[in-house]
Amino acid sequence: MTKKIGLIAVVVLVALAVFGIFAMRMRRSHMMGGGGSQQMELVAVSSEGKQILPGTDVTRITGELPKNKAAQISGDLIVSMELNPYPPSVGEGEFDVTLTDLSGQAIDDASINLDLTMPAMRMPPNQPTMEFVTDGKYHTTAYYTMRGWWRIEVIITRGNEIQSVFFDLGL
Ligand SMILES: [Cu+2]
Repeated sequence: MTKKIGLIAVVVLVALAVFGIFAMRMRRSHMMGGGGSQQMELVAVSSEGKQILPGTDVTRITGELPKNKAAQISGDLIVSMELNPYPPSVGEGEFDVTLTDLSGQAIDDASINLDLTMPAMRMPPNQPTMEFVTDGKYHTTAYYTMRGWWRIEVIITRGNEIQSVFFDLGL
């Protein structure tokens, strides 16, 4: 009888250990975006998630970018994203977008929405509307509802022209 209980205990412990390792791996692959090479810092990406390095055309206007900022060209716009606090954590975060034309002139007539998604999984809609502040700057707060790999789509509407640019980050 005690032998049987001992055997059951061993089976349960082994099962727990196997489950624990599995859960850790899942969490890790989630945080790394599945590929293991996912950049964890804020970066500008294409719609396919490929990193876009800020070229000289961008840094001529934005200056050298600190870690909490990334920027890219989209059509005739330079779109900069700034996150605070940085690095972000689960909870509320500040999002600041700056729009200029290619000569650095502020663009004040856009409507901007964000769409926060996680490439590795389906998440509830997270689509804050940004408010225009001043001099090409738009602001909103939003919630990171969990750790992991996030994609921020910046949906920019000007007149009847809509364009999207994307930024990735891990937290
Ligand atoms: Cu998620």
